[in-house]
Amino acid sequence: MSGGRFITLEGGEGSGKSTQARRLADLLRESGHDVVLTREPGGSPGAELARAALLSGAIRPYGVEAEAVMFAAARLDHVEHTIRPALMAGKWVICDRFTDSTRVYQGAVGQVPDALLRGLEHATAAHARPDLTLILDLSPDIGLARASARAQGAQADRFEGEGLAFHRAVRAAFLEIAQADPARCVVVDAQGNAETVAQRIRSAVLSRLPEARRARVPA
Ligand code: Z5A
Repeated sequence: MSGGRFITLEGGEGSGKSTQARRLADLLRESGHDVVLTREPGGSPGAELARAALLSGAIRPYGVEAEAVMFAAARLDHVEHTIRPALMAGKWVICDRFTDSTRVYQGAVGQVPDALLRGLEHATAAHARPDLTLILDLSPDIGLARASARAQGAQADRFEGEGLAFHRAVRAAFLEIAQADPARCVVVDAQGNAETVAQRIRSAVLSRLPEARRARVPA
């Protein structure tokens, strides 16, 4: 794959991924890059349909393996219709959650067998490997408080409804991924206000991908 760069943001509930993904997209656009900001599950019309089914909990009764297959089906559509075309066109793609979320939620925490997850990841994302993954690390107590302040009484989704032990296991699993793949992953302290976290992300991106700084020369 040539041209663009692929950056993913990962982390637990309420760690600020969506906020920081938007801010990073703005920063890169200001530097003259063409940017596609997207998310998982979702990010393409077909995958957004799957998102609704997954987050409502409608797939949950079929078991964790069925959920893993559904996340993979959504990813296949997203990669083929949104991510790969953008990268091939030289754009920068910023994605709010990607394959590490499957490894964590379905794998480390959900206990779906590794062989199934590896097969699904190969089938869906072998041609869309992130150049950089920012893992936003935050105590789940703070993340869940942020998320519930935003929810203002709305019903929790399939994953928000899990207890603190679940969210602690999620945090630990993301940190393990970062430790195992330091060439791709950077752990970002997600405490502090959004501006402080954005500065940490800016430093990490410029250090790992110096070409982020370069403004496009007008034709
Ligand atoms: N999932 C999976 O199981 N397998 C997979 O393969 C994939 C996903 C791809 C998607 O949920 C769920 O799908 C996810 C894992 C599972 N579930 N969980 N948990 P989602 O997309 O609906 O939600 P999320 O990804 O967890 O994101 P979130 O709850 O929206 O959190 P966030 O994106 O990390 O944070 P935010 O939206 O930027 O901020 C949350 C609130 O905090 C908001 O009001 C902000 O204004 C506020 N905020 C943000 N930053 C700050 C700072 N720095 N200080 C104070 N307040 C802040």
